[in-house]
Amino acid sequence: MKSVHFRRIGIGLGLLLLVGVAMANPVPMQLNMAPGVTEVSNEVYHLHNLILWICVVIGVLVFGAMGVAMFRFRKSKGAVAATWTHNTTAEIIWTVIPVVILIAMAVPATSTLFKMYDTSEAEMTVKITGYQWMWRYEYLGENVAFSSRLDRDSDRIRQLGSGETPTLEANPNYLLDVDNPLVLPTNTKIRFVLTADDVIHSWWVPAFSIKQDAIPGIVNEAWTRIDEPGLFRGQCAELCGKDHGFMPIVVKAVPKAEFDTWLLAQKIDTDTAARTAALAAAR
Ligand SMILES: [Cu+2]
Repeated sequence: MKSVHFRRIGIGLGLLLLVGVAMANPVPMQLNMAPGVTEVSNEVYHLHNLILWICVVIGVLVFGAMGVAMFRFRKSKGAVAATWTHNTTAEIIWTVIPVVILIAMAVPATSTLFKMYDTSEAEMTVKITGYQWMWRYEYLGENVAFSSRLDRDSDRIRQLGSGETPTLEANPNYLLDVDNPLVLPTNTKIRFVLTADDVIHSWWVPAFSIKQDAIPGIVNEAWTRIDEPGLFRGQCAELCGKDHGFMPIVVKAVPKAEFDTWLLAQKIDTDTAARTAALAAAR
């Protein structure tokens, strides 16, 4: 009986682990963070787990001690309160231990933080601008730029009085899709420069561990190196007005060669559009 139980727990844990590895995007009933698809996001994930467990241990010890004290030394058992008020040894101990714990947490956290801010030696730069209520992506130096906003189906359904009700079967990505996803190459250090045109927005993609404010008049930086191809979703994470909840982010990560082909196609598109506009203007 016991072994069946343990086997079940083992299978459960194994499945959880598998889900953790495969899970780049949030899933229903998810409890923990996802490890994401970049070196930094993995570090953030492990840091989060480490600190969570440190907090759990502290919580169990502190509340455990309180519980024991309250239960064993209760008045009905005839406990008499001690009358001393100072104990230098105890004070040194309860100062030194938290300091040591804080330093032990600060060292790995600071090293990850430094890594997150190190945008040096980036191989390409994408400028991200937040608008009420969409994103604009500009591949700096490539003459390729486009806006990215909520897909038309979601936008139609969400309107008051549209008469349509989204279902998980018919609209699995309701309010999560965009018309033009941000296409990025994998295994490439990509620098993002972020700003906004109207109010403060925040570009948040959990799979990359990036949540960076986009502020009018200010340029913020972030970077990523995506390990695997895939579709990664995010949201605006700064309350930016009535449609704040309707400016999702979709990043499509593709292998480098595929990205180069895509970028070339976009350039040709841009060139053709520019030439057509110039011809029309000349007429
Ligand atoms: Cu926003």
